[in-house]
Parts: sequence; structure tokens; C-alpha cells
Amino acid sequence: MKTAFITGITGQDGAYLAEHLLNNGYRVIGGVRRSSAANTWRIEELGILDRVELVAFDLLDPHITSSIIRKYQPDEVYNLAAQSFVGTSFDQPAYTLKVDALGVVYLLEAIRTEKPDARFYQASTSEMFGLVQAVPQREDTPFYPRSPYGAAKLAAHWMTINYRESYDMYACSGILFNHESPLRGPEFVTRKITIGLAEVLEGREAPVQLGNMDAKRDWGFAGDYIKGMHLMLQQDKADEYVLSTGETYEVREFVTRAAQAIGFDAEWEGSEIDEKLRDKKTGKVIVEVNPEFFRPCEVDLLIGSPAKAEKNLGWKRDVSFAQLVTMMAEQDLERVRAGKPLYNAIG
Ligand code: NAP
Ligand code: F7E
Repeated sequence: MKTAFITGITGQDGAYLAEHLLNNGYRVIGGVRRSSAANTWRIEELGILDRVELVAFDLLDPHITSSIIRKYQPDEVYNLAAQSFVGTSFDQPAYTLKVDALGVVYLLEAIRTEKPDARFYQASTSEMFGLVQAVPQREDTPFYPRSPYGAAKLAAHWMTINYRESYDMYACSGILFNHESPLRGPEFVTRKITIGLAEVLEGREAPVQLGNMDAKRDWGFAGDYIKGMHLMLQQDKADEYVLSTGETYEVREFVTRAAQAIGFDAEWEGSEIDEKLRDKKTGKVIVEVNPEFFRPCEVDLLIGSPAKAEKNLGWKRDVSFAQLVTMMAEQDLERVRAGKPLYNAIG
């Protein structure tokens, strides 16, 4: 039986990856930050809480990182923990750099000294492409991060490559484009839209307030992407891979489709900060722009080429953009109707 250590197991990807590894016969150790309130809702929703072994962990604590690697001697380490919200990275740039870059160095050092043959996955990101230098973006496209988050992740990306080249470690970096699911954090735009629209449909007065709806993203389903992470650690040699769909849509398009999916018949009016989505039946504005959600620096367009992962890993995403939007919109409507807590957040 292989042992995997997953950092960030309480997050969206950590939960899906843990489920996938358990289904493949792994022993799964999950690193969890202490919190005054339970933060295991995702692994509970997937019904795997009693099948994973949770251990106290913080990326900023090199001592606990080393002692976990020493104690469990994992065959595979997936570093999914991060301050992952781009918006917050502008408010907390130093903290983001510590967690997302320095924390990765602590982990790489712990592996190098305690279990050098462990296979390592680093959660790199399309945010490293930022102001894109080519379309579509590939593994060899030059980087140009546009946020503290992107810059911190780029440092971790290069540290991962550096440890591979310096110490012959099996250290991989997955450059993943946006991937979403019903387990996505509510501060990210897709989930903010699907929760907000469901609440408005069920009687909430205040419209959903969004920032830049012109931004274009290459959105896939998280359940497909975690399979790619696992595949990256099963190859003859470590490498970098883009995981993406090869399609891109504006935030506005996500809103339009999510509204349709739960039965709104709505139309857009106005432009720029006066742009609104109005429900034709009730005449109510259901989505509006609030400049508070604009970012100091924006990534306007992301579209990745998954060709290398498809060819070398045999990876292929199954869920289309239309299916993803419908899945998320319908599930949030069900949750709102059932009165389930939706973990409203900043952002
Ligand atoms: P997520 O839902 O925000 O989960 C982040 C996880 O990191 C949570 O478990 C969180 O724990 C944990 N964490 C945060 N700070 C920590 C610290 N100091 N020590 C230990 N754990 C810490 O993120 P995700 O969407 O699953 O993404 C997984 C990884 O992929 C992240 O590294 C993200 O940056 C990267 N990524 C994501 C995407 C995407 O579209 N989802 C695309 C590219 C790359 P709490 O539960 O305690 O907060
Ligand atoms: O924003 C725009 C926003 O916060 C997407 C993370 O998983 O993917 C994610 O980062 C776009 C941006 O994700 C709102 O300005 C408009 O252009 O959902 P997001 P992100 O910044 O792309 C990458 C690959 C990661 O690695 C990250 O960890 O939507 N947008 N209005 C808004 N975004 C938010 N959050 N809220 C709004 O109201």
C-alpha cells in the first residue's frame, strides 16, 4: 500500500484528491491547520472523513513539516496548501509570499533530508502566465505574474525545478488553469455566482455584486484535474505539465449560463460599471457591478494547451464548461433550498 501526504486536504483539490487516492488503495495522511471552527466540510461531504488520517500541520512551521515526513515516510507528497485567493494576495502580499513560496521550500527541504525518494507534486498555476506572452499558454510560455499570489507561486515553481535538478528528486509541477466544482471556496467568482444566483432566486433582495466581468478564464472541473496530479507522479521522470481545457470564457458568460441553469430568463443591460443582469419575469436586477471587487492588477485572458499532458500522461478532462456550470448552479440551488450553510466569505 502506498502512502500519500496531502497538504491542503481541507481545500477543494485536497478533498477530491484524497478520495481519488483512497479509491486507488492509498493510505492518505492529510495535513490540517488548527482552526477554532471545523474546516473539514469538504471531506465530510465526500464521505471520507473516517478514511483519511488527519495530522496537525502548517506550511509555515518547518519543524512539523519535517517531523511528518520523517514519521510517515510518504511515497508521494502533494503540496496543495496555499493562500490561494488572488484577491487576498493584494491585501496580504508578505503573508502570501511566506506561505506560497517559503512554505514550499520548507517542504522540499524536509523531503530532501527525511525521504529524498518521495515523489513531490507542487500546485503551480496559470496565474504565473499573468500578462500572457503567447496564446494558448504552454509549459514553455514565458511567465509574467500579475499578483503577489502569481509571483509567490512562480518562486515555488522554480524552487521545485531547482530541487529536481540539484538533488535528483522526483519533483513535479502542475501548471493548472482554473478548476472549479461544487466544493469550490465561495470567494472565487464561479461559486460566488452560483451561490448568489440561487439565493436571489429563493428571495434574497440584494443582487449578486461582481467585479471585472470581461476577464476570460479557462475553467475545468476539479475532479478531472486531480487525476492529472496523480498521473504526474506515476511517470518515469518528473516534469512540468499544463492541465487546462483549451477553451476560454468571460466571467459574464459563466453568469449567463448559471442563471439559465436554474431557470432565470434574464437579459444584460448597460455597460462598464452600470452593467446589470435583469430578470425579465420580475424586473429585478439580479447581478450588478461593484468596483470594490476590481483588482489592482488583472489577468485578462487565460487559455491553456493541455497537449503535453494529453500526449505524455494520457490525461483528458471529461466535464465540459456547460456541464460544470450546470453542476455547480444546480447543487447550490439544492443547498440553498435545503437551508445548508454556504460558508459566505470575503472577496
Ligand atoms: P483551496 O480550496 O483554497 O485550499 C487551500 C488549502 O490550503 C486549504 O486546505 C487550506 O486550509 C490550506 N492552507 C492554507 N494555508 C495553509 C498553511 N499555512 N498551512 C497549511 N495549510 C494551509 O485551494 P484549491 O482550489 O484546492 O487549490 C489547491 C492548490 O492548487 C492551491 O495551492 C492553489 O493555489 C493551487 N491552484 C488552484 C487552482 C484552482 O483553480 N483551484 C489552479 C491552480 C493552482 P484551511 O482549510 O485551513 O484554510
Ligand atoms: O477570479 C474576476 C476576477 O477569484 C476569476 C484561484 O484558484 O485560479 C483562481 O484564481 C476572475 C478574475 O479566480 C469577481 O477579477 C469578477 O479575473 O475566481 P477567481 P482567479 O483569480 O482566476 C487560479 C488559476 C489560481 O491558481 C488561484 O488559486 O473573475 N471576478 N468579479 C471576480 N473574482 C472574484 N473572486 N469575485 C468577484 O466578485
